Amino acid sequence: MLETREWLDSLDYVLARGGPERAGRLLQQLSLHARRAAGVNLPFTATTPYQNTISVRQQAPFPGSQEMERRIKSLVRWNAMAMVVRANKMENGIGGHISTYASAATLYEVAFNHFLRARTENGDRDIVYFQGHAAPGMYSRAFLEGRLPKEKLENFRRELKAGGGLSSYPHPWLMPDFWEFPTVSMGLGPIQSIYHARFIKYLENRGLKTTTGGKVWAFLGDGEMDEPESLGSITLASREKLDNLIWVINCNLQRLDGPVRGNGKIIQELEAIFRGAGWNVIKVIWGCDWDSLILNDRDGLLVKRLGEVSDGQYQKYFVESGAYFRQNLFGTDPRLLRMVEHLSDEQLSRLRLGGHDPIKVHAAYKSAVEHTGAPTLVLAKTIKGYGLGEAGEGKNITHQQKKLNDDELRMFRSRFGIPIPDAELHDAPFYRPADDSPEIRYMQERRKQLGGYLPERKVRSKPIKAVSESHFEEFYKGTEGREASTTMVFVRLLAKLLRDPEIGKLIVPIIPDEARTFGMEALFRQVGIYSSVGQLYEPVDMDTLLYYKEAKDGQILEEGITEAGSISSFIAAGTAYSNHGINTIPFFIYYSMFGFQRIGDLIWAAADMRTRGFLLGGTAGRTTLAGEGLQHQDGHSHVLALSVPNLLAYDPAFAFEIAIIIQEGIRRMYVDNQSIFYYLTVGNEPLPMPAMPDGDGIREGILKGMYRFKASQRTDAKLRAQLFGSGAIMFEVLKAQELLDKYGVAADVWSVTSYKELYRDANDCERWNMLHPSDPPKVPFVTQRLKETQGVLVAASDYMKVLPESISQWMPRPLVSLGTDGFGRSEGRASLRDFFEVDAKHIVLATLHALAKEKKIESKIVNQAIEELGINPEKANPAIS
Ligand SMILES: Cc1ncc(C[n+]2csc(CCOP(=O)(O)OP(=O)(O)O)c2C)c(N)n1
Ligand SMILES: [Mg+2]
Repeated sequence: MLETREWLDSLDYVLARGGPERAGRLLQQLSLHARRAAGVNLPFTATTPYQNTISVRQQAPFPGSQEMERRIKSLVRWNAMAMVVRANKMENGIGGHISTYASAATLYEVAFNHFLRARTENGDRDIVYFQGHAAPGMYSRAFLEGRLPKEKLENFRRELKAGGGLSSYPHPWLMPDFWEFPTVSMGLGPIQSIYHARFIKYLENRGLKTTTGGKVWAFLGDGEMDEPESLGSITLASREKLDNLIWVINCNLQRLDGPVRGNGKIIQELEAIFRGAGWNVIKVIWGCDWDSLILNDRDGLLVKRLGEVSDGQYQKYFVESGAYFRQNLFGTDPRLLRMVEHLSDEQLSRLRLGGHDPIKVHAAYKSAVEHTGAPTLVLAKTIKGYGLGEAGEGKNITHQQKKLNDDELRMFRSRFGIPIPDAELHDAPFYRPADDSPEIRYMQERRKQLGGYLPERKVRSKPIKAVSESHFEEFYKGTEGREASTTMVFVRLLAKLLRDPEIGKLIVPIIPDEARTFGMEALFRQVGIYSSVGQLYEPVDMDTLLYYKEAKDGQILEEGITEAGSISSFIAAGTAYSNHGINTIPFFIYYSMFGFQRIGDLIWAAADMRTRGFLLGGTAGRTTLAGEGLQHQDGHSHVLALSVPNLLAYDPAFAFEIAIIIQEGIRRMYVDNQSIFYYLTVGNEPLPMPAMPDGDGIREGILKGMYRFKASQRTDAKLRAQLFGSGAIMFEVLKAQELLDKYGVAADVWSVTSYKELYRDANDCERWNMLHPSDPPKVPFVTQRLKETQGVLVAASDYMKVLPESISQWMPRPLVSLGTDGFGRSEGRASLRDFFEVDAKHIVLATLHALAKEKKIESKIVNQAIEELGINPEKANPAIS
C-alpha cells in the first residue's frame, strides 16, 4: 500500500510540474524499462478506464451562455416531441421517433451553436450526416430558426397533404433544398461519411478543391454500429489520416428492442475497436456533477466499480430511484458509500451523464476539431428518451413511443420550462418565441457566426459545356472485323474522355480491385492511382510500360475489394456537383453480380441523393461470363435495376450504342442537370463490333430502348419473325436470323438496349390514357416501333425472361421470351447458352414454336428442327436445376 502511494505521489509531482505529456512519456519509459530489464509484459488493453477521456484540468471552458442554450434546447426538444405526438393524434399509427432526439439533443445543440459551419472563413463548409430518425429535432430547430413554417411541421410524415409536409427521415429526393444525406438505413451514413471525407482529400490532392479545413461530421447510433457497413471501413479513415472526419456516437445504450449490450459495455467495446483501428477516441461518460467524485477517487475504487457495471444495469439505474442506485452501485463497498454520503438520494439520481452535459460535450468537440493526423470518435453516454420520464425515459419501449398522455405532457412541459398553459397542453401545440426574443436572437446569432443554416442542400456547380463529339465518332464505325468486347470499348472510350481538356480531370474511375479483369491496367499509367502519400515503394513492375503507378494526384480510385466502399466513393463523386460545386463524373466499374444484389441499399441511397454518374456492371451476362458459375454469373441485375426510379439501365450490344448512351448520359446529367444516373452492363466476350446502321431514328431508338438493327433481306417470305436481342446475346440472335432463313422464315433483328426504358415509357402512356379517357391515347414507343411489323415475336437476353416479358403487353402480338432464369454453371459460353436455352438454335426453335402456335407451320416441322438443331427435349429445366 505504502509503496503504491509513494509511486502515485511521485507521479502527481511529475504531473504538477511537467504536465500530462511529461507524465505520459515517463509511464511509457517505465513500461519499456520493465519489459527490457525483467521481461515484465503488461497485458494488452485496448480500453481506458470507464471515465471521461478529457480530464477536468484539460477541459476547454464553455464559450457561450449555458442558460440561453439550455432554453433553446428545451424549445427544440418540445417542438420535436410535439411534432411526433401531434402527427399521431391526427393520424393514428403514422409513427415517428421522440426518444432518439431526446437523448441526443445536447450533442446536436452544442454542435449547432458552436461547431457546425455552414460556411468557413475560407469559403468551405462542414458536411454533416444527421442520424436519420433524429430528424424531428432537425425540423424543430429549423422551425425555430424560421426556416420551416408551422404548417410543414403540422404535416410531419404526411407529405402528400396540400402545401406539403416533412418526410419521416432525411431524403434529398423528397426535400432537395433541405436534406443532403439519407442516413436512416443503418450503416450507410457511417461508411459514406468515411469515403466522403476521403473524397474531399482526393479533390484537394488533385487540385480540384482548395484545402480549407471543412470537416465531415457524422451523428450515429450505438445500435447502428452492429451493421457491418458501420465498422467495415474504419481503418481506411485512420490509414488515410482523415482528420477531417468526426463521428459522434450517441451511446444511449439502447437500440430498438432493448439494450445494445445489456451484458457488456458498448462504450468500452467501441473504444477498443476504434483505438485498435487508429482513431482518436474521446469518451464523454460523466457530466460535471461527477467531477468531484472522480477527482476524489484517489485509489480508483469508484472508476473501477463504474467499469464493472454492465449497460443493462446502467439502464436500470436510469429508471430506478436514487436509493436503488446508491444501494446497487455504491453499496458493494463501504468506502464507495462514504464517497456519496453527502448526496441525497434525489441528488444522486440526478447526477448527469456526459452526453447531456454541454460543457463536457463542448470540450470533446473542441478537442476533436483540433486533433490532427487521425479521425476522431466521440463516444457520448446518454439516456434514451431523456426527459420523457414515465413515458419512456430509459425504458425498453422508448424507441417506439409516439404518444404522450396529458400528465406526461405536463411533466415534460414543466421539466423544460415551456410557457404553455395547462389548458392548451392536450394538443401539444408548437411553440416558437417571437423573432426578437432573446432565445431566437441568440440562436440566429450563433448560426450567423457559423455561416448560415444546416442542413441545407443546394446545387453548387454550374453545368458543363457539351462534350466534344470527336470522342465518340470512332465508335460509330465499329471495329471493322476485329473483335472487341463491350468492356474494351468502354475502357477505350473512358481513356479518351480522360484526355479531354475540359472534362478529363473531372472523370473519376472507381474500381474495386478488378482493373485487370476489365483490361483497364493501361489507365494505371495514363492517369495514376490515387494515393494520399504518393508511391513510397518501388513497384515490382516498374520496368514495364503499364506499371502500378500510385500518385498523390492519381485519378483512379482503386478501392480494393469493397463494393460498399466503392459505391460510397461513387456517391461522394456523383454528388460533388451539389456538395462541393464540382462536377466530378464517376465511372464505377465492378463485377455486375456484386452490384445491385450486394450493395443495392447503397444504390438506393445514391438514387435518393440525386447522385450522378455511371455504374458499369462488368463481366455481365449469365452466359457471357464463362467459367465462373453460380456465384458470379449475373442474370438479374437488370431486373433489380427496374426498382430504382431515377436510374437508366442499358444492356448494350455494340460499341456505337455505348458511345451514344454515355454521350447522352453526360449531357443529361452534367449539361442539363438532371437528377438521374446510369447503369450499363458490359461483357467480356470479344465480338466484331459492327458500324452503326444508317437510317432515321437509330440514335433515338438506342436511347429510348430499341431500334431495328438488321431487317431481313427477304421480301417474299410468308413466314415472318421479329427477333429482339440485347448485350452479347445479340450475336446469337443474328445467327438465328440466318438459320431461320433456311426454314423459310424472314426475321428482322432488333437491338433492345433498355427494357427498362421501354417499360417506363409504356407505363407512363398507359397511366396517362387511363386518366384522360377522352383524349387521343398516347402510344408507347415499343408499340409505335412494332406497329408495322409482321410475324411472331421472340426475345433473347442474358437476363431473366421476365425482363422482356415486362413490356410484352404493349407489343402487337404475344412474345416468346428466352432468358437465363436459374443458377449459373462453371462452363464455356457455348455450353452455357445451350444450357440456358438462349443460343441461336433455341432462338430458332422458339420462333418455329411460335409460328406453329399460330398455325403458320405444322408442329412436325418444329419436331424436325429439334432433331436437326440437336436439342434434347428432355433436358433439365435450367430455371430450377
Ligand atoms: C438497415 C436498417 N435496419 C433496421 C432499421 C430499423 N431501425 C430504425 S432505428 C433502429 C434502432 C436504432 O438504434 P440506435 O442506432 O442505437 O439509435 P438510437 O435511436 O438509440 O439513437 C432500428 C433497428 C433501419 N432503420 N435500418
Ligand atoms: Mg442507441
